[in-house]
Amino acid sequence: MTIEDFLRPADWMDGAQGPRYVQLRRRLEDSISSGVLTANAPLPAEREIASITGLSRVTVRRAMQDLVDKGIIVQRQGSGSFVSDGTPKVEQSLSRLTSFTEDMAQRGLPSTFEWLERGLFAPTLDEVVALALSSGEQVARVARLRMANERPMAIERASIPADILPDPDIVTTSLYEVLDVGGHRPERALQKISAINLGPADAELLGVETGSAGLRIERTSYLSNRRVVEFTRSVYRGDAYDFIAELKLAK
Ligand code: 16G
Repeated sequence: MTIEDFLRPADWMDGAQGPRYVQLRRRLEDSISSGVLTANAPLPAEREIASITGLSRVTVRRAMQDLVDKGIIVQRQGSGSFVSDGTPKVEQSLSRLTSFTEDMAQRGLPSTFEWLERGLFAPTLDEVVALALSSGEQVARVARLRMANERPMAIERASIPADILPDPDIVTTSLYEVLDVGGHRPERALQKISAINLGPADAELLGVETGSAGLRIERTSYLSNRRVVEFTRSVYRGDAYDFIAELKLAK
């Protein structure tokens, strides 16, 4: 059955069954649970749903907004609404210095990771500069595919001076927790965010199509004595993150 047929109002709309937007929301939820719409399937446009159901666009919008808020559908600018594939949508504050594990825990999402690289290495020039290493110093690399709710969210490649993290193997859950225990919790960080189109290797790790939108984030974190503790280059799924910055009037 097509979604258009499934939405025909005679089969489900009932004046005695409560607000119409709630009825429409339930019908749309049923279309997903019954398999009429599957993960990533496009929903008909708002205008089309209004014309099939005879409901006003305001009512349709309200039902759709509820589903967006519940994470059941996702809206992509310019291309419409789609059934979510279960990847959580995360809003991250740009003013608080938190770890991935903390960010996810705060939303009730279990976080896990897969190792991409770990160990002590001779630093690259970028690492020497970013971490202000002296000659001969090694760098600890902790590169991971980060997941929330078992969905890949980001690829994170952290470099830490080897004297701060002499044994990268002790990172079993949170890097910041390990740094904290050693008295090296970052206190301040600078972050640079740029928009990218994901190349084939990153796209495959993140489970999206090559060329999908992504965010490249470079974070340099400092200890209270201003020493650089972490230089992390990450690639985030563009559809999984909203970064929120609070702005204040300059006085
Ligand atoms: C965040 C940081 C990353 C840090 C990681 C530690 C960004 C862009 N990146 O994801 O720099 O290394 O948290 O997370 O926010 P963990 O303590 O859970 O390992």
